[in-house]
Amino acid sequence: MTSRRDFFRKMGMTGGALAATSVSSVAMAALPELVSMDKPDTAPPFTPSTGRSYNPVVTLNGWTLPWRMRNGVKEFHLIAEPVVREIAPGMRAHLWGYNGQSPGPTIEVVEGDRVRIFVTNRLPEHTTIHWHGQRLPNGMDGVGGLNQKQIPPGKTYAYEFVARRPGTFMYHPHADEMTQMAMGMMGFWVTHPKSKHPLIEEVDRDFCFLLNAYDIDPGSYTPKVNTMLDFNLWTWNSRAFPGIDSFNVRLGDKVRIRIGNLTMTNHPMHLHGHEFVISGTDGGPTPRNSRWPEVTADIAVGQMRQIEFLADEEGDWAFHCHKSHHTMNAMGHDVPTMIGVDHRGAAKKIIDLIPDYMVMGERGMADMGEMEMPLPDNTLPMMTGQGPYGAVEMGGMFSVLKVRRNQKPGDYKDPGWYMQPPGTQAFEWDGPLAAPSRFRSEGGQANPALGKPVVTEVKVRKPGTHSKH
Ligand SMILES: [Cu+2]
Repeated sequence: MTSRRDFFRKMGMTGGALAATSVSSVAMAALPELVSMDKPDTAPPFTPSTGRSYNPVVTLNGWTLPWRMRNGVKEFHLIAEPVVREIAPGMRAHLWGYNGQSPGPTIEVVEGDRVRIFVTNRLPEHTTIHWHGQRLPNGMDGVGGLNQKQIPPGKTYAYEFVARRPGTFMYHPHADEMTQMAMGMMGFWVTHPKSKHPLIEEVDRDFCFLLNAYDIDPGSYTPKVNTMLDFNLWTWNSRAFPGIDSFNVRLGDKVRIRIGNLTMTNHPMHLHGHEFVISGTDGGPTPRNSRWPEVTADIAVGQMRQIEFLADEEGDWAFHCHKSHHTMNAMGHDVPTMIGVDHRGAAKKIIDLIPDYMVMGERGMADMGEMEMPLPDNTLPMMTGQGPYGAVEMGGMFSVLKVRRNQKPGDYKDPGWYMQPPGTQAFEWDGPLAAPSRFRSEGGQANPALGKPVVTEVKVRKPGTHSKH
């Protein structure tokens, strides 16, 4: 068990010293210690030393907020503030978040806990927090103007309620929401069951993360906050591949992954090599007779899903959003299709005029995965990430489930790449090939093929605007 102080030290968290730039230290003295995180690493599970015990979650590239127990109430302190988040090595974004990071820390409590959350506003504008999915008194629901006054800059408000329902929740502002969510203000919340629950499994590994999206122009640092649909960075907990940590588990582990969607579009989340069931939503655990096997779960805007599976196949298994432009970073947008177009002649002429003009995509876009092209500062390559056999050609919402025989229980360290046993990997065939079978009745009986040369019609692609996702 990790003590609170050891946990802070190990995780590089700072406590106390941050006290009060805009809030007086006298006022702060009565509040729980300020805890802030400056690293985007996945923190090990936080085992509490006070309160009822539970099996903690692991927040992907994130951490759990410690609390203090005061007269039987769990007290947390969230600081809404500007933060710098590393989206992936080579790119930092200027976001808004909580306690040093975006997303904010995960809050973990136990069913029946009385919870008090102090929210200090260090943003330049007012804010609130809405506790998505919770049963609570109406005045604690956090819709600015409807349930409470907005929290002005420099002020601290307290929210207090009993965590009545066990399950998977999230929190986010309900004040200037489009701006504040586009800037990264959100966090995860897990309420663990107080005793064995008929619909909530005990699992060996319990991961959680939020789907989020940003629109950050290549070469810049701050998201555009008025973007409605055309985001260019698709992230999990404000990280893009190859900056997203892998899910490291032991062969035979029961695994739960909790996912919430705070982007403005749906994400079909796809796991390779295993089948899962949806064991819960933000509305609670699903009845057993409603669970069927899936390998892809679509998560709509504002929804949360818990997926559960037995990790019984060793290997490195991709886990990603199945919208292919969501596994791609900013540079991949607005590039015309050039497959089959030999534009080297044209390129040569253009290069005479524009020396760093680049030919893209005439053999497909895979070249982009290997290419070391000059990028603007603070910009991720479109698709990247080195695997054991070359570039993975992915970006954005992509990670890897690493299932290993010799991963120790409770060990979340990255075991490195999987080495496939001999004879179990796709290989180059150099023997004779049978003639390929082809479907020969093109045109059917009524319209037999005429044997005339094929005329290809070429349509000119006019530059247009690209919007819907
Ligand atoms: Cu997606």
